[in-house]
Amino acid sequence: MSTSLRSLSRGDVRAIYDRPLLELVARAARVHREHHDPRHVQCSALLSIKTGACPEDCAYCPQSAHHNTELEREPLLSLDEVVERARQAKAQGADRFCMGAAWRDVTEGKAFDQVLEMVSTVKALGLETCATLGMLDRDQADRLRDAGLDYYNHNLDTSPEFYGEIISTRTYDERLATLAAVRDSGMKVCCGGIVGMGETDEDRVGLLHELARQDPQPESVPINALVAVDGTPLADQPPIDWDVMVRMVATARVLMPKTVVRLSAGRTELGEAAQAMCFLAGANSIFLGDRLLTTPNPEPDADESLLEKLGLAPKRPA
Ligand code: SAM
Ligand code: DTB
Ligand code: SF4
Repeated sequence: MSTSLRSLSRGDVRAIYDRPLLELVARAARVHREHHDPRHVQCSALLSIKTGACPEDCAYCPQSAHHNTELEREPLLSLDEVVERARQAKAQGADRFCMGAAWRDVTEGKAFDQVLEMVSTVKALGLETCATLGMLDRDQADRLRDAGLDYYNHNLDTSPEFYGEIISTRTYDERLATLAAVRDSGMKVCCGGIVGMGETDEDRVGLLHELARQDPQPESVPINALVAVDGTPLADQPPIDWDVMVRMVATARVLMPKTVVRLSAGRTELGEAAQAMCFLAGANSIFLGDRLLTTPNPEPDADESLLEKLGLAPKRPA
């Protein structure tokens, strides 16, 4: 879509983000209805296939080896375990299965070969596949694509200028290089960020600007609210105000009309009414299941009841 939206300056993005909230929501809702079926919510499920002991120092992440969290580390799951979990996810209404590994980057070898096998086996169940494995190069992206990977998740997380406050073990440019490898391989890009880490509105705008100016824009944009985990440097961050989530979703929708915007981590704390406003403002994807990677997500019954109240339907596989 629209060269014009991709070429907006950061100031232009700021002007959209700063609109009175209900005007912004109304505009986003209009854009949403032009490009999407507003009664559909895409449902993904997440599984941590390798947990903890990550060499990166991401301040928000319970899986970083730099922080003292109570998280139980777990080596790479077996193919059987992953396939069983994917089957369950499908039975619960998910149409995409996302496998996350606490790796800095993909390294050639047995573990990567096992992940490739997981991807092709999950794909064969009739699910869309997504993985988030850290940085990778073009050759590794091609191998994942050939195994049947539909989406690769790799977040920019925040603005380029705030990034160094949150992560010191890698750079924004390295993130962009991985995103380029994914894009060039022909896989779909899932790329978003986190709010509630102590960033300013200008950082949120900076993130949205970086996302929107990618060419093509990401097919999927997850908006996460920080899940503050004890033992991480961000453990004491106050919960984000609900209107920030609504503003993020609505601005993302206006800037990236065709993108699927996922209301990701933080739904448990957000409450039903604020989630409803996010759906109105253009969010059209969630993670189903009571666990994200390592932290809680709403119970399936609660989500079913919320979607029913709102007249929203998960898009189930044919
Ligand atoms: N290690 C890989 C990487 O960082 O690219 C993949 C897994 S990592 C856990 C996936 C994403 O989860 C991160 O990019 C971050 O946006 C999100 N995330 C991690 N911890 C979070 C938290 N406590 N709250 C919200 N989002 C979080
Ligand atoms: C994304 O943006 N959010 C998901 C997914 N991509 C991999 C991960 C959220 C993780 C929340 C913290 C946890 O459960 O460990
Ligand atoms: Fe590692 Fe990813 Fe967590 Fe950063 S976000 S510490 S790279 S698992």
